[in-house]
Amino acid sequence: MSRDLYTFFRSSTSYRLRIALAHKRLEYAPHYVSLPKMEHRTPSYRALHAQGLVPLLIDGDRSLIQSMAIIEYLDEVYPDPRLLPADVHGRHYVRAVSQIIGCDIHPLNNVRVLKHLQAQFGADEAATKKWYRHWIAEGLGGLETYVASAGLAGRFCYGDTVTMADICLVPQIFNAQRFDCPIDDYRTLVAIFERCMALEAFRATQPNTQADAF
Ligand SMILES: N[C@@H](CCC(=O)N[C@@H](CS)C(=O)NCC(=O)O)C(=O)O
Repeated sequence: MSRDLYTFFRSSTSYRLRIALAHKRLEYAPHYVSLPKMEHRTPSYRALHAQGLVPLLIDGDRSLIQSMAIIEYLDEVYPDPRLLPADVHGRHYVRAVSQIIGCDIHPLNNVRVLKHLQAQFGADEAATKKWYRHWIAEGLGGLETYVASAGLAGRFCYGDTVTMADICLVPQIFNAQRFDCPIDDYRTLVAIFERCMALEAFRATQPNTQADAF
């Protein structure tokens, strides 16, 4: 069965899927979609992805969008190794951590949001960075408190096995580092990030290893 991933090296949502696929040892053919060249907005790409965003996964005859929904799909179709816990409370927690990142941090700092701030509201580079860092500080601050106090973290966000929560966390830390956001105060998150980066699935799929990286 064929599997195709439409990805951009610096896209954190694409990185989520690269990690999930590598962790589950699922092979795929990469298709590189350049966001700076606006390839995601071309009619031919929009014919594949209704929103004109990356990532997009085509798994056999199924066309799949939305990275967290895709990770849950992969977990149901290819359950070994699992990325969501078996118990309901664990699943809630892993989804909550993932959604803090995927719903409350990442969208506010997306390329199209930053571009809109600049084009429609006159934000210059300094103001854009201020905006970016504000939402990182607010988002990662709350996430650190949640993960540190929930009592469920171990070597990773949930116990000692990798879950969707770690797969969302690591690319978001990369984004924070790229925009020089201070992260040292998020001690629990940074320790988990470092443990994840010791794993092949996270390391081999990171942005600068990708064929489209520049
Ligand atoms: N919620 C979506 C977000 C997808 C998304 O926003 N992708 C970004 C890259 S990380 C994108 O394509 N941005 C293009 C743009 O903002 O113009 C998901 O998780 O798949």
